[in-house]
Amino acid sequence: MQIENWETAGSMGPLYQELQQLGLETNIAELEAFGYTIIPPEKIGPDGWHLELKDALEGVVQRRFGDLSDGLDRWTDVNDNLRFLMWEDERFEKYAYNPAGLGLAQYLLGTNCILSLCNGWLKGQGEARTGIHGDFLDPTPDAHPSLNVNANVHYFLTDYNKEDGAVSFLPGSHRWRRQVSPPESKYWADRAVAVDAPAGSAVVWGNHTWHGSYPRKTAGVRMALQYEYMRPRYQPQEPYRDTVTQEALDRNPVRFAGLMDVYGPFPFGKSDRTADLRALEAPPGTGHGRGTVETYCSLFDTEPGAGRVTVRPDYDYMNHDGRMSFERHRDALKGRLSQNDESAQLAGE
Ligand SMILES: O=C(O)CCC(=O)C(=O)O
Repeated sequence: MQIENWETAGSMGPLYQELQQLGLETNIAELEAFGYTIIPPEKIGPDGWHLELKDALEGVVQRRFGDLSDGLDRWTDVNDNLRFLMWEDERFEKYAYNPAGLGLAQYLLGTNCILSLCNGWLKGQGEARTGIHGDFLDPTPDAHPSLNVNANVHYFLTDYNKEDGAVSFLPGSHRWRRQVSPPESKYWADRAVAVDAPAGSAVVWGNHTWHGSYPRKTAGVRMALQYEYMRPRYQPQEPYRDTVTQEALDRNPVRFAGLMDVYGPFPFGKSDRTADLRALEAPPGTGHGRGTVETYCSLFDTEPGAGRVTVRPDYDYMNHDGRMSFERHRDALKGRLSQNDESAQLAGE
């Protein structure tokens, strides 16, 4: 059928059309049916696209632990998750908004999702592996909400298969909507389906899908770059909102500012919804508002933010500015919305 910008479907219309342009409809179907999907390299970037990301990750390893070429002993029996890479090399920034990876994450989480982490995975030969688990972040035992709260994109920088210690999945487990118990984790460890994909591919999954990884039986290291996204009202794993610089916002497209959550409305201080009002001024792709056609930000927008988006100001949470929340909203909205929209906004929509 012809997909259009139907008002009723909100930002799903324009997002879906762009995912179609990228040839990712089968990936959407696989996410729905099995809870994970693999994006082939040619849908992510030009031939050999992953080499620059691999070079960037090798640079991190070199700075943190020493050059990989000096010996791999340090990585024997190790499966390490190197955290908080984002500001170590500018090349990590642009893959946060790779159209294929971010597009499928937005399909799962909404077009206003934010970035939760950017990590590097390194696994050496030996016995180290990741136990079977789901990524739903709340450890309480209640059944998971049916919507995905967070989703992962792992870009493979080396070949991934069972012998090489690939990540593995339980296809269909995304419908079980509960966390794995320790005996189940043990039972499924060697029964899970290993990913088999060349370097330059990526795997995408939502927080419900049970997964782990196999030990690496071959020489060398397995490498991947992980970007985890989440719905905007949750706490991200890494503090991008506090650490992103104006220079980083200026050199990246505006959607990057949204991923950094610099327009996130919470927390409120005594002056109530001050941060919320700032978001009203922000370009599409940066806000927490409803996912509408009008607020959709194209996956193909590469124009640098260059002053159109700004780092989050320091709010004085303890000060009340003497005005009522209603007045602040009225003034912020004045002249920019029609009468009907204004009453809807004031009613808290
Ligand atoms: O690659 C791995 O070893 C496991 C990855 C994983 O479990 C995750 O990213 O949640």
